[in-house]
Formats: sequence, C-alpha cells, structure tokens
Amino acid sequence: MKGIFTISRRAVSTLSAAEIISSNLSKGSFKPPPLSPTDPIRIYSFQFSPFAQRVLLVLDYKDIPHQVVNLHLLSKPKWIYDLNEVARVPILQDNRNRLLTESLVICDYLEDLNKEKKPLYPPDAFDKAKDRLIIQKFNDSAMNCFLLIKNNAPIEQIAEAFKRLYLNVERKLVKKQTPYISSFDTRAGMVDLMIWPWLERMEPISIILAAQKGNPLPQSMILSKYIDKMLEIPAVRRHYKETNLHIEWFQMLFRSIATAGARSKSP
Ligand SMILES: N[C@@H](CCC(=O)N[C@@H](CS)C(=O)NCC(=O)O)C(=O)O
Repeated sequence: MKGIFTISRRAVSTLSAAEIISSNLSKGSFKPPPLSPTDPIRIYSFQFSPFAQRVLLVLDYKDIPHQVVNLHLLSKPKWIYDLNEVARVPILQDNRNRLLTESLVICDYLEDLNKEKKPLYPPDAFDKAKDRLIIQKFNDSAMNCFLLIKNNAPIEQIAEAFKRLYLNVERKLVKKQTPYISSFDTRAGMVDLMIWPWLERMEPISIILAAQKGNPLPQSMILSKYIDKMLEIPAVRRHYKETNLHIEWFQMLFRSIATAGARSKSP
C-alpha cells in the first residue's frame, strides 16, 4: 500500500517493536536510584506512547538535558505506582526527586522553565490561551480514542473516534490557511508538537482499521502536507517511528487487551 508519508523521509529501523522494548524495565526489575542535585531531569517513558512522545519532543526541540528510563507497559514494575498512582507514563522526576505527571502539564512546565529557548507559545496572552484551548480539546478527543482501545470497544466506534479526531485537525488547518496550527503561523508551536504523535500514527491506525473493518481513514491531502511539513523539524524526525513498528506495537497491545478481557470473563 502506498503510504501518506514521503518515502524518502522515513526512518529505517533495523529492530522490531518487540526488540525495541525488550530491555525496558518490567515486572521484577530494580527501581532506578534517586537523582542527585547535579543530575539532569529524568523522564519515565515508553517508546510507543504518544503521550510520552510529546514530552520527548519538547525536550529535544528545546535542547534540554535529560535522561530517559523506559518502562514496559505490558509488564509494569510494581514501583511505577510510587511514581504515579495511575501507573501511566510520561512521568518527570527532577533533581530534587519531585514528580510530575500528565504530558500537557509536563510540557508546559518544561516550557516555563526554558522560555528563552525557542518559545513554543506565542508572546500574546490571548493567542497563548487560544493555543492551549486547541490543545485541551484535541487532548480530550485523543484520550477518548485511547480509552476506547483500552476498554476493547467495538472497532466501528474506535474508527469513528479516530476519524473525528483527524477531521478536526484538518478543519483547523483549512480554517487557518497557514502551514502550522499554532498562532505562530509560520513556525510550529506547542499545539503542533502536542498533536504530532497522533499524526505520526495516522497511517498505521488507518491500515489497522482497514484490516479489521475494511474501511480505512479517509485520505487527506491537507493532513498529508502538514505531516510532511512537521517532518522537516529535526526533533520530530528524530523521534519518528515507522508505520510497520507502530502496527506491530498496536497488535501487541490489542492482543494483550483481548487476553486480559478473556481472563476477566473466565470463571
Ligand atoms: N493523560 C495522560 C495519559 C498518559 C497515558 O495514558 N499513558 C499511557 C501510555 S500511551 C500509559 O501509560 N498507559 C498505561 C496504562 O494505562 O496502564 C497524559 O497525558 O500523560
């Protein structure tokens, strides 16, 4: 199948998704030691998490020193609950060992701490508030898609939710008539980085939906152009994963959810 990404911009990974996550900290593994005052911040992450990807994008875009600890989300270490009571990534740990969760909160915190380095919000308070509103609304829809998958909802419902998610992004671009959604217009901002992980997954999601339901997401020239524009940003390219890797991860996730569902139904 011809993809929506410009082929020449695809990264080439020699590892499978299973290999990429094989050395993540999992059930029974040690808890990393606390940070000392001279350490850079630490991010607990997962290579296929769109929420964690947001944080890594901001760190990379603004060139903020950090270390990454990857956790295995299908076999979580017990101590993840000490870091986040709902056991989700991303989690930020600072060099005073204070913890912060929620991707949007972490990204805004990183922006506030590093405002002078390539600001991600426009200087005007009203424009900034509008950008945050777009992020918030997008986030609610993205969380909804994620929860539908997690709760093993019918595939038609998942497909509809993703279609709405992408159509809304397309509508924003049509309305703005600018290359980016952020109020900067001519360069990407926080809005674009917060939405990007779902655009990277548009092709794999479309292929999975087509395989399960025979009905892929509608192709969009506008989104395709936006994707190519976003891939010009070095930080975006560095964190980009190919379609086949995302598909492999989604399949692992679906299998795990189906197994957990079958287990909970058995007497
Ligand atoms: N609202 C959270 C969502 C984080 C989230 O759902 N992370 C997923 C990875 S994509 C996770 O850790 N899932 C593990 C689980 O739910 O058990 C955020 O924005 O950080």
